[in-house]
Amino acid sequence: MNHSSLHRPLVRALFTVAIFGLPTLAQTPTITSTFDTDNEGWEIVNMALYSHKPAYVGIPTIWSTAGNPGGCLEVFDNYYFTGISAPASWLGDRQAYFGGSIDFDLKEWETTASWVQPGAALVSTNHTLYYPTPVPPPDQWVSQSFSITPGAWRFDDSTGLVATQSQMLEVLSDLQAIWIATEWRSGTDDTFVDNIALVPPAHGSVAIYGSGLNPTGSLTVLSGNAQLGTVLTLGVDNPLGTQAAGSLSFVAVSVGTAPGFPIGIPLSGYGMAAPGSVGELLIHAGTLVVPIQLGAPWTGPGQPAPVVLHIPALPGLAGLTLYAQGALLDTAASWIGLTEAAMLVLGS
Ligand SMILES: [Ca+2]
Ligand SMILES: [Ca+2]
Repeated sequence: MNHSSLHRPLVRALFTVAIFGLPTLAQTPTITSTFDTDNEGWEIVNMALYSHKPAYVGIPTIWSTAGNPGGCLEVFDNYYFTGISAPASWLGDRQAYFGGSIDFDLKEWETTASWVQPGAALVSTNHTLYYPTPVPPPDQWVSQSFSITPGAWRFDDSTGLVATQSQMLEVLSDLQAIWIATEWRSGTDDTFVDNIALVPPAHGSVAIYGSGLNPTGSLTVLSGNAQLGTVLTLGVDNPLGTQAAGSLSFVAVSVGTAPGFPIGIPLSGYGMAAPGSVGELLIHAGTLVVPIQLGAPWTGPGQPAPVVLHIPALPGLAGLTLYAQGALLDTAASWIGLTEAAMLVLGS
């Protein structure tokens, strides 16, 4: 097999002329429940703490007039670890909320403990993300805002490892439940919840993803964000140092991902490990909006080559999600090595 046949599928994909309209733009509104007249479909559930448990049907919450202001939910101590669960209209593919937040106001009667427990959980078919937070002060409305970015969220166990960006995207792309804890006392609970909101990233967000097949650190954000009218600079690197200095760097941008997001398609001959090794195609080659954005020549491992993306200043693009993947072309070896990919949520 010669090099040109090895490279044909990706080269064909990358040179696909992007003559197609943008898809129907996915709107990314702030989703809210203020409980003005009823419980808006929220249910009471027994939250799992130390292992993933699929979402299940709970019992309806009680509607109260003691809100902040107006109506709110009132939740007693129904289960071992009582929480409330969002209605189905909040769920599904919520990738575009990466970089946003889950917000709510909570008032608990006579909290006295000082432990840390999950304040909320995001549940997909196969995994759960937990956000540990301290017990709130008693008898007052406390406004919580849990940023949907890596750092605090734990993966599949509230005391477990910090979730990676890929793990967070996997859960967000298949959101089956949102749980908010209402159990903050070892005795009986009487908890009020109001003003729950799922908030998209105000100024856009960028998340790196991949299965780990393409080297960690092969695609990074050098500067900027996915904000309309600004410049985002991605860095393309071969951390393994297997390709020659001077290799050409480039990035392709698509409106879709490879099937299996955030995992991609193994592609023989496109790995960075060695010529002919397997790489991972992480974006959808059939829906490229930027077939090739050339960057600076790559100078060596640990020195990512900058690739500049100008984010159009078109307000209608706010909330659109795009996917970028980088590559290095070692011309002497006729070898393309693929990087990790980045999900770009465009923000205003
Ligand atoms: Ca209210
Ligand atoms: Ca309790």
